[in-house]
Amino acid sequence: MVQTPSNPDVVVVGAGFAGLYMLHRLRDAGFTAMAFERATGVGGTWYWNRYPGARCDVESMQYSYGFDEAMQQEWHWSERFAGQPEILRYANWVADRLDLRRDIRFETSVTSAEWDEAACLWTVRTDRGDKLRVRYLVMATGCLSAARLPEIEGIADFRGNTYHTGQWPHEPVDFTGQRVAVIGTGSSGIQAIPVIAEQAAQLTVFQRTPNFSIPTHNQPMDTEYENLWKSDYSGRRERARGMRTGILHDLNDKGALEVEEAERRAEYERRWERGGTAFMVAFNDLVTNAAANDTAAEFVRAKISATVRDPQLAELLAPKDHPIGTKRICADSGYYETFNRPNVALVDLRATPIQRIVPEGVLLSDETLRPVDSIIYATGFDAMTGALTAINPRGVGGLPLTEVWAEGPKTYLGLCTVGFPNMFIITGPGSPSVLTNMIVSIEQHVDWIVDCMAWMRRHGAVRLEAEATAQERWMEHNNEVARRTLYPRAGSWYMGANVQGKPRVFMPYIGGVAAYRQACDNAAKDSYSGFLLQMDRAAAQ
Ligand code: N01
Repeated sequence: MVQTPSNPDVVVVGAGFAGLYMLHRLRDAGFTAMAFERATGVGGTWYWNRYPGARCDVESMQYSYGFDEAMQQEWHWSERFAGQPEILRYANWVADRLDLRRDIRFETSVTSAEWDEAACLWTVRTDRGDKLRVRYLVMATGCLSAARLPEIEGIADFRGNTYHTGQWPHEPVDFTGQRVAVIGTGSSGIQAIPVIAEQAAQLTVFQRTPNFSIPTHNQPMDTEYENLWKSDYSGRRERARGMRTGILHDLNDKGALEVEEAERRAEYERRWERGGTAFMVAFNDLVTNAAANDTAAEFVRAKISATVRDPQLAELLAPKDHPIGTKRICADSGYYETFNRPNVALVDLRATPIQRIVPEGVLLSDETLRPVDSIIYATGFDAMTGALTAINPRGVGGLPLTEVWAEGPKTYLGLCTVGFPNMFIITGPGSPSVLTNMIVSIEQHVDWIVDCMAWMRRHGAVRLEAEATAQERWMEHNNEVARRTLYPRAGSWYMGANVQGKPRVFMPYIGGVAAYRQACDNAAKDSYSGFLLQMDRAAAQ
């Protein structure tokens, strides 16, 4: 067995899907690497988000690695949309099969990283007292990994049990007979609520903003469908890489207003019945044209009012403050139907905000108390930047990332940021990341980064840093493509709007996976144009 050296070439932070593939590619390319992972196991987001009902909204046949034909042929998914336990099993299977654990230190958090300009090395420290000096630092920290509790007074005063969907306990939680509160109605809340409602004696949902949700109509994997995929898996993966979202959907190339009302309705109906987020590609202009978007939003609102028996409740659940899809669209299993249950109640926080949490439960602004035994915070994450700024690496001149990104994250290609040489971010802000099938984006980033490191090794380059002008141009391009869409109209976590004081900038790149890949490949082909390189001929191998 090869021992990982104490000062490997690369430190990888995180052992989710990004960190695992990174380790594999680095090893194949002849680099030594060590990954640090704060959890006890691999899987990243699928390790932490164990809440009841957690499920991927990208179809299983697509939400998996595509780099190894034998692996993708061998693995069998049991459902059309895989649940969290199965995805976590898959991550563990991959880690074992590729023998990755020997290069991962679990239950170890990276606490600091400092760039040493003279030596062209990163000094990385962990909470277990490790100190490593490495050439490359790879942040595989995930886009939705810094769970956040809301700014509500009195959270610590609560006498019952408190949970966060993004930090769910490993042991089963039984809500039988309990009065349960769920605060938050994003993807996590919307998935958890129907499952918890079946167990709890009384479930109270505290909703600040209603969200659009499409049913998944999840079902056991259809063997014919699986075989169809597997008959040309690599071809399908390749086609997916050419799609805007990295997902092979049946895109409609017509605009919503180009067709008659009856055809439009039929198209929405067909997709609603089929289930899943492909609803958003029913027409080609749903995220760019407000009038087109409104037809889709109206269709979903009508579905909500047809499903929820109490018209007042249906009205409260119908989103009206943002175009559909501009907050991440949710995918559910019986969400709206859950509000027909006698043991489920909705509190509209727009009308009556939470005053504070008290030992007995939730106290509203009108002094009514909602007594509960458990509170579940489904309140999301400090998305895209939170895990990076928590480590807060210090780059050239000791400048901390939090200072450099004080007005919002700035990157070149979402991969690197000025002032932080030899530091790569996997699916960082400024890359398509969360707008796509994450695994497709992860594979593309990892391949690009490892190819870049191998190129540097071949050419004797010891330092690579994004150029300020290239970064500026990339950020301008990012903003420009975002402005052409409806996305900036929503107060979403894409915009940093869910964290008080976080700058409002649209963080992911919305130009699409294919255009983005082209931009990355062009830079690489052009000897890493847009990057400053420092050569040390003696180091060339
Ligand atoms: O978090 P969110 P999430 N008082 O930020 C509310 C991915 N994911 O964990 O909208 C009361 O979306 C907040 O209200 P508002 C997916 O990308 C994927 O649900 O800010 N409420 C909102 O309703 C997803 O988008 C999958 O007004 C407060 C909720 O909490 C992302 O993770 C499954 C509040 C937070 O929603 C994050 O989803 C799960 C307060 N003080 C997650 N603060 C799938 O693959 C916040 N809220 C299906």
